Amino acid sequence: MISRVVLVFVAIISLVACQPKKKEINFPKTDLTQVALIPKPLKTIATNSAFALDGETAIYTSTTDANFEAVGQFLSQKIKKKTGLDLGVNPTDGDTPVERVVYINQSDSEELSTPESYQLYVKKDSIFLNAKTAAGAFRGIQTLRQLIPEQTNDTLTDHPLWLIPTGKVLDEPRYGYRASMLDVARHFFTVDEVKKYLDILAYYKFNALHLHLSDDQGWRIEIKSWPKLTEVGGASEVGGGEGGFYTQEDYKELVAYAAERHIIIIPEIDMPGHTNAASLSYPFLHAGGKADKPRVRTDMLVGYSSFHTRKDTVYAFLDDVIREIAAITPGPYFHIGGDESHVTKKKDYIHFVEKVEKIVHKHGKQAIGWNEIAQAKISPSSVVQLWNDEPHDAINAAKNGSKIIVSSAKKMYLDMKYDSISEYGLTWAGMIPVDVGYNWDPKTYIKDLPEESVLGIEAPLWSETISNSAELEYLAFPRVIGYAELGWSRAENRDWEDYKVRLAKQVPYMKRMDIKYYPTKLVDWGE
Ligand code: IFG
Repeated sequence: MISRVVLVFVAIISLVACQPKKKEINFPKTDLTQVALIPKPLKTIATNSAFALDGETAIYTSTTDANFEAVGQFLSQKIKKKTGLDLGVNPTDGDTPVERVVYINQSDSEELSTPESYQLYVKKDSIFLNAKTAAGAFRGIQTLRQLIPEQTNDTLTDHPLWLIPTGKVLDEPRYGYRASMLDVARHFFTVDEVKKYLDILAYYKFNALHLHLSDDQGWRIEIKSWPKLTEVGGASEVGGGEGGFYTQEDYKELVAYAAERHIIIIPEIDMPGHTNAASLSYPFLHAGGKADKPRVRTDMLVGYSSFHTRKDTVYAFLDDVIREIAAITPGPYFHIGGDESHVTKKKDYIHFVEKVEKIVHKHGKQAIGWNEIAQAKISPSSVVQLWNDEPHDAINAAKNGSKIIVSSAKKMYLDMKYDSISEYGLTWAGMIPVDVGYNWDPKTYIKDLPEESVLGIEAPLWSETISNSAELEYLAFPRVIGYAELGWSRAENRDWEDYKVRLAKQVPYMKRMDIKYYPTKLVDWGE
């Protein structure tokens, strides 16, 4: 009696033997190190063959962390958008032929030294993406997206192949905080316009978006206990337009959309200055004295408004505002503004900052403020955002343990004109051509600020002169792509001559995303 084992064994052998032998594809030579990756990875090694991406590719994700599956789904959606291919994620049905696999794995390897580190191994029959966290995996799939060529190879088999160059990418960010800011107060931007900006920031590995939700010209976030803030304060904007505001549901939708992209939202209520819209809504908030009497402001002046800093009712009001916003903000930060409080006496300003910082802590958040807050005795847990040319307070705060976000206006303000012919933007901090925005480094630009005190970088986009996506994109692109590299890549790996060639190769992506970028003459866009 021939044993069952032998029978099964013979069956398997004969099955395999009669499979039509997949003929070995003779791939053209590739070079992964020559792909226009932005931000530039820490280390890339080419092995010069190709992973043939086609409909018989499947994505498998780690079973030890369910958040990895969402990363796999995101990758599948983006591959479909770029190639039309429908890749299964963790397919269980036996009838989908799988020739090649993308594995997105959770790994605790010591080599993954930061939460966003990842290792990408591209081989002929498989791609391994290893990361400690889902955020790291998410950063890694942005690199994988950029490795998928724009053109297919149609000569190797009976169907088109997207040939992903084989090799290795070992990568991690220089700074853990890489952000942009959108001023939705001077001009209001819709949920969809903010989502589009988030999509592009995610592609370039940003991990934070700071929303400037209040200013003299507008209050943009619903506060249920103080409804006039949006009824009155949200009803106008620079230039006299209709303004607008986010309901708390809108805001939660933006927070969730950002979270899917492993981006945190940082809400800013700017105070005690830049508060005309709030004081117009509730006059008891107003400082009186030298501060301008609240009225609808559609101009672009700054520095004329202030909250009253000695009334308990003002702090009770702020407790409500901070409580309501903190409750719908999963990220760790609440931005209290603090800039340009020119009509608030210094001792009143310091008193105000120290009280408001405590309210932020009471509601479980770390405070961020523009660098003027460092005049006060702030907690080492508070973060100072350095924007102007007076770094001394920030440097003192750093000595006391605070981390610093570098947002130097002269290098990073996206609302500065590119040059004398660019249409939108201001010029008070000087013009910022694309190369000037790229060719510098925070470590050398801000003397006496130790590298370990730098939390990261943030490129603010103030909206006095813009009011829709096309105008936003004109100012933000391509410069913000350079800040993505400034925040992610090592200084020694950044070189303008190399970068501008990689930047020019972003055109297919920018066209696919309908990004109305400024076609600076400093780059040969090849069109
Ligand atoms: N400075 C003001 C902004 C905005 C900006 C425009 C800061 C921190 C000039 N404050 O930048 O409100 O008006 O470039």
